[in-house]
Amino acid sequence: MATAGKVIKCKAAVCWAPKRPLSIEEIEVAPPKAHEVRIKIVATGVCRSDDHVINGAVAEIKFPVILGHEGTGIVESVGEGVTDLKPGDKVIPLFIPQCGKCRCCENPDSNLCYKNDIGKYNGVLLDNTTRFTCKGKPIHNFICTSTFTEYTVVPDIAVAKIDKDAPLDKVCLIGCAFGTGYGSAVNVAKVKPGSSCVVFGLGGVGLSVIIGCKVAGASKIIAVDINSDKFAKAKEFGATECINPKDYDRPIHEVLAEKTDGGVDYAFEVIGNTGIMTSALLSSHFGCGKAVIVGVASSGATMTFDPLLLLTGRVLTGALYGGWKTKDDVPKLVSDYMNKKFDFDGLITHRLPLEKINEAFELLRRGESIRTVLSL
Ligand code: CND
Ligand code: ZN
Ligand code: ZN
Repeated sequence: MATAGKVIKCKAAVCWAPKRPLSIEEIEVAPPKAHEVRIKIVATGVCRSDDHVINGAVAEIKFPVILGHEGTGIVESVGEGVTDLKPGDKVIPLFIPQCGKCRCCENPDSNLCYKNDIGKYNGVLLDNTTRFTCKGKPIHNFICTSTFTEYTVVPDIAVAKIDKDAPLDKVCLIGCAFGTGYGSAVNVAKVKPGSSCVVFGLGGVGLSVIIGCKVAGASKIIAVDINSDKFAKAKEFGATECINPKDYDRPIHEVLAEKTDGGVDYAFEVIGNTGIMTSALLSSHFGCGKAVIVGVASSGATMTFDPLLLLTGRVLTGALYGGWKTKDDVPKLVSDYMNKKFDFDGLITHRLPLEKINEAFELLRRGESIRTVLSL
């Protein structure tokens, strides 16, 4: 490509500081260094985790930063030593890398590669520098992805090559919402056929948990949200019943216990609210229930509960990105989508150009959108 080896000037949505709208700026994107890949982003979804940074709930984040972790793109150029990717490949950037060599990568039950930047939020690539500048200032990366820009640079261990026929304006959701929710049901909880499930929070991630419960053969899928406008979609994706806690004057776990012979087999918290995490635990059956934390709570938030809740046999667990081994599993998820094993197109309720990114976040905050996909 004519741009290979050169600095690219392009548009990006920069988050200069928390609690301010993102601003569309011209930025410079340096060429990829060894074991890095420069990607032309094609589509990116807007997730609540990006909004957590914008609203100041993630104290560790360094500003300025380019957010976005749910995207698709095409490889523009690769740095030295990159063997499995070439210009023109369709890809999904991975917010958890897979180096294949660390203790978590070697453990079949973990996907939290040591090279990830979640929680630490150093905001730099693996050589401790960034490829983005704007108005003479370095701009930080976000969890190996930074998709709210026309071009991004990421480590090659954080890129999955996908089917050349995949529709990039749809499979971007595999990069977070769908991959996270679906994997939380089929991989993390390992939902069994005929079981009962409850999902708290019906955004893009929670609805994807419902899709996973349905694919796994659950017979009862109860959807819970304080916004009843979400119920139509929940039913479309497989919820067998929808409950608004505001309609009851007693704790929701009591309501659920009555409906499910003492509690559900699997309860999922997909909001990021520690009080609801405890509700999920209480809603799971005392002797054989499993509660799965998917939502990301604010920095420093804690949960307290009576340890007897676990002693009787409940399991409390959680995972990032649905427990998938990212580089290995993302291409398979794209193939499963292409082979119609599941359908998540209905999660995309809005499409906007990058310039309207603040409108996309407003739609999410007002509960009017499930996923807005931005085109670049
Ligand atoms: P989104 O905001 O679209 O959905 C959250 C839903 O929860 C909304 O429908 C709300 O109405 C509902 N809700 C809010 N408060 C309550 C309450 N008290 N009781 C019942 N329902 C309530 O968010 P999203 O789907 O984009 O993300 C959901 C969470 O998942 C969020 O915390 C996000 O940070 C997290 C997440 C996790 C991961 C991961 O890897 N584990 C990846 N991305 C996002
Ligand atoms: Zn690793
Ligand atoms: Zn996300």
